[in-house]
Amino acid sequence: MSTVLTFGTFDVFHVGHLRILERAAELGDRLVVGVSSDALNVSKKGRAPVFCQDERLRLVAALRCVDEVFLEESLELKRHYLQHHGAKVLAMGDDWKGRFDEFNDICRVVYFERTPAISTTAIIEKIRF
Ligand code: C2G
Repeated sequence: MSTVLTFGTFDVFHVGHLRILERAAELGDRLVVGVSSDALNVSKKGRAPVFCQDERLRLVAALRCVDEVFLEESLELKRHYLQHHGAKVLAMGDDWKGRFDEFNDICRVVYFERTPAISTTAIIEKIRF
């Protein structure tokens, strides 16, 4: 059983989120997703997410391509999360390209191209105006 791990906030879930999860799942037998906590999101992006962490965890967990979810509480705990889940692969969008190469010693690190022209921020702007 090879486990793939990915991380993200997945706020205002959209097709760009779905596509990266589907592509990540294809790299192994099992996909585990670390969903950023509300507090981590505030520290990363300077604002609270639209949907709270319990709702985002439930939405991601309900997807067919996702086997397990957990709360990502700190960016500094990546190595611990990878080891704890026995991940063979870490998959991330290429907005994080190069940022996680240090984990190549314990797993394969893969960066996928982001889906163009869609983002949580753009959706919020579109609804607001
Ligand atoms: N994504 C994508 N295409 C988009 C938007 C997002 O492929 N149009 C990908 C991102 O590259 C990321 C994942 O979807 O891999 C989740 O995106 P976010 O929710 O924005 O995640 P982020 O807040 O960047 O959290 O520890 C790492 C972080 O927790 C990642």
